[in-house]
Amino acid sequence: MSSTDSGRLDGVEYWPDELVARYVAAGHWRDETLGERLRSWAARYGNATAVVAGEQRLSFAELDRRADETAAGLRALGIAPGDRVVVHLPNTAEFVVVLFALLRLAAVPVLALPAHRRTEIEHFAALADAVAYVIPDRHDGFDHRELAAQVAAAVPSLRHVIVAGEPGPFTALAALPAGDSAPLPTVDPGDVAVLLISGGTTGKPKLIPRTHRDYAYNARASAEVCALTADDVYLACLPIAHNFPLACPGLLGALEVGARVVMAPVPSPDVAFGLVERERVTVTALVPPLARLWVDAAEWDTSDRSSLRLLQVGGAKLDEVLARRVRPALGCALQQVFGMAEGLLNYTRLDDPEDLVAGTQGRPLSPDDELRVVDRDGADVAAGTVGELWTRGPYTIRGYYRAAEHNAGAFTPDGFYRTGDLVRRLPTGHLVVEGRVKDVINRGGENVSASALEENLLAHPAIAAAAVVGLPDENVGEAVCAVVVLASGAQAPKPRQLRAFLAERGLARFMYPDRLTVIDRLPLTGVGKIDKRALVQRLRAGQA
Ligand code: J2J
Repeated sequence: MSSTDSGRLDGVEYWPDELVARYVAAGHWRDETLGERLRSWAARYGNATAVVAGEQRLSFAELDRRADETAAGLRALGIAPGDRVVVHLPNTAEFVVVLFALLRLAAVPVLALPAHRRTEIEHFAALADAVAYVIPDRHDGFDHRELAAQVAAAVPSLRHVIVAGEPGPFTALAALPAGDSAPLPTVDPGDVAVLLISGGTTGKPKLIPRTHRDYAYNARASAEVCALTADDVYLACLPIAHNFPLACPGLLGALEVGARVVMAPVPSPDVAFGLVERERVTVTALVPPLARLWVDAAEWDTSDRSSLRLLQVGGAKLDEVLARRVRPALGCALQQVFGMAEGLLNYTRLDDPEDLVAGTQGRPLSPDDELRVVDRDGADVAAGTVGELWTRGPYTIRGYYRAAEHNAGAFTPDGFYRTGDLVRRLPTGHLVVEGRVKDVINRGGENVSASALEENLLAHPAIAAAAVVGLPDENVGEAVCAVVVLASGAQAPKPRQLRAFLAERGLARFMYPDRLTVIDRLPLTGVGKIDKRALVQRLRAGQA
């Protein structure tokens, strides 16, 4: 059995009754499921365009109808309530249709990122005992059908591979059995709607169970903070399976208010700027490395970006100097977002003063988000000092899916999620992210904060991007390795010059990099953050 008698998935920690009552009473949690939300949007916004992908334009009514048809087809294949289905689709209309079809069937999509490959997909499919795997035929020069054949051979629970496009030996999404018109299952708003992938860079990625009502709240409250209305056009640049473009406010928040969502096949400015002009895009979300590309490209690109009103940036720390370039370069407001697929979202507000917008990562979305900033012993630190962020609240999970052992360490007994992020809280409630608990390099007994050194390296005019990692070293235990990308046309600073530069900035001598490596491009994760794990592997293999 995949679900318990109550229709709930096994291996999920739900909120205790008193908090359920509180979140319901506060109006955060409503009697709503995501599948039904689409039905009310279709009733309200009907023929307005909901999704634009390439040449396809789907109205709310069409999306609603296609979700029903696809749900019926998937049911006819044998996909049942509680079944897990790995969805591995890029930013396309099919993603949206399949997502809502599964939600309506009470089947649970596992939302893989396009960049994931065999190791990750097999891990998700096996961990979730997935019964089906939904893929594009080819994407980004990669044949997903070959990968699917390998995954199907390795994961016994997998019964169906469904292909958006040319199916090869598998089932075409466009040719699912017709299905019947029997009523769709009743779905409980407290049940798991989706399994998101954790962005954590240690160990194997975890699956994050988000329920209908907590995720609906996540999207609705985020739309409110961004003041989204039916006049907005949201450009999905980041991979849509990621929490940020999916629900913060992203796809779900935009549709909630009747706004239009435009799918960008890639996030690079050459493609995205064209879409901004053609579709009169008003809002989008980027990770910092992309924000830098956009800001740089805006200096010479002549396309019309006058419709853009808000650029959200999150996923990793945004350099303050870059933050201050956003408005002059792109002509829109910046919003910093410090979020996590596990839940908690912090946003700078549209009416925050410039210094808070440029210099902080925002404050919590919900009045019922509970935050603690603690020291190594779990005691609250003095106001304004750096500590680890712990949180619980109406849209923060209480445990990863099927991960009891890991959960015992990742959550406190009273249900706070230990984020692993080091933050400082200002009197306004805004947070400044100061690094990760584990992002500290132990150099001969001295703690070197990777993020602090990165910030100082970035201040050097010749350095466009920087990542600092520790590598085993006979003399100092862990050596401090700085890997940098040079600004275009710049010469690499000589080690002596760099040390003088850092000394000038008042940095302690033990923070100076032991090794400086210049690289063309830093490795990125599936959503586009700097991938330190891959970087360390490369450095150890002598490839960087
Ligand atoms: C520093 N670190 C940040 C920020 C996330 C919106 C935005 C981002 C994510 C996300 C998300 C950061 N400054 N502004 O889901 O809805 C790091 C933290 C955090 C981890 C979460 C959203 N914004 N981070 O990035 O689950 O370390 O979610 O714990 O992928 O990214 O990663 P992820």
